[in-house]
Amino acid sequence: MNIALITGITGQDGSYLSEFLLNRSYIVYGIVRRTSELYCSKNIKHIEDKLNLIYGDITDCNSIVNILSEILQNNKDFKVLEIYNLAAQSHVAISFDMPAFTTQIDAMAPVYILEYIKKLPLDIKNKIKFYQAGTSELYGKVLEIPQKETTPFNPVSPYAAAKHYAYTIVKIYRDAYNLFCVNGILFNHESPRRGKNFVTMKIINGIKDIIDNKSDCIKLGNLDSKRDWGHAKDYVYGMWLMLQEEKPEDYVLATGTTYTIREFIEKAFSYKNINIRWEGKGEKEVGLDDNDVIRIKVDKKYYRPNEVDLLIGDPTKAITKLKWHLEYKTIEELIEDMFT
Ligand code: F7E
Repeated sequence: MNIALITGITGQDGSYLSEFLLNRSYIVYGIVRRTSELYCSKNIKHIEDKLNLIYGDITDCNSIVNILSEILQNNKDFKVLEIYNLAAQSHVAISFDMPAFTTQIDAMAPVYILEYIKKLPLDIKNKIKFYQAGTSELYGKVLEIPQKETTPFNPVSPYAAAKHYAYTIVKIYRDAYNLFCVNGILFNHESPRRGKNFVTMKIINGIKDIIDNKSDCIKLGNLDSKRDWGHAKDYVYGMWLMLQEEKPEDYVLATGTTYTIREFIEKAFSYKNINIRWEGKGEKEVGLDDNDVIRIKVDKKYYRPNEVDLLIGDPTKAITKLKWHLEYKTIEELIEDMFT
């Protein structure tokens, strides 16, 4: 029997990965945080009865140890245990306001998990595979275009610094202790389940509100940065493929195409048959619709202290070695799905 444990199971990636693994008959465990409210379950509501949800917190080493011990105790004859560490404080701008909090969440969990695995008897340890959610933010102020597995990292945010630590510790445990642990270096990936404070979802929701007359315009920060956006469903498939390999290695998942935020705005409005034209520069720039109504304004409160200007990934290794492929091939297909 194949088992999976997902941290961050209620998030965009965690929920798509759960669906994917359930379809392949995995027993799926997920860690959910206990708060004064019930955990945030909207992404997994439709599959909740098929999941094994355990209360815990990845910032608490004891909690992780207890959960892993319980899973091993209850599944003595397991064939493989795949652990996907997807939980994170994943918002780059928030990481500038809460750097220590971000570090506690994003950097430490892999150490807790890998230390636990390291101490297990060899026959059990050999059946465990660990996936760490790495990120294209590691490339920061990029040192090569496009970015691939061998491109040097140059992180420029507390989020990326924490993820850099996690990436490095995974490599160290792989080399030093021969554990099956990999980093997926994933470029931006979106979906209808994307959190509403990420730029793509903010734009999609903003357009819906404009059409429903709930607001006049969308206020955004830097419109010049370029991102390589794919669909989260394709990326969770890539995560799984990485753990099916004989040898643990790190892989980039990306589309290989990049667009500015401005271009994403134009394409998203155009899906609703609204043309956007631009006037002004910098903080004075506005996007106007066909009736000359301002639909986009720049608000410097959304600028970041440090910006990652250009991300474009080279997924050749994943395509050739993992036979990874995209179901959502264009940004237009992604936008269409995000409007559903
Ligand atoms: O920003 C610009 C912003 O927050 C994209 C996370 O999943 O992908 C994500 O990180 C760009 C940036 O994503 C607004 O300055 C302009 O240049 O959607 P985002 P991100 O920072 O690229 C990577 C791969 C991760 O690993 C992260 O966890 O859009 N931008 N105006 C804005 N961004 C936001 N959020 N809000 C704005 O109003």
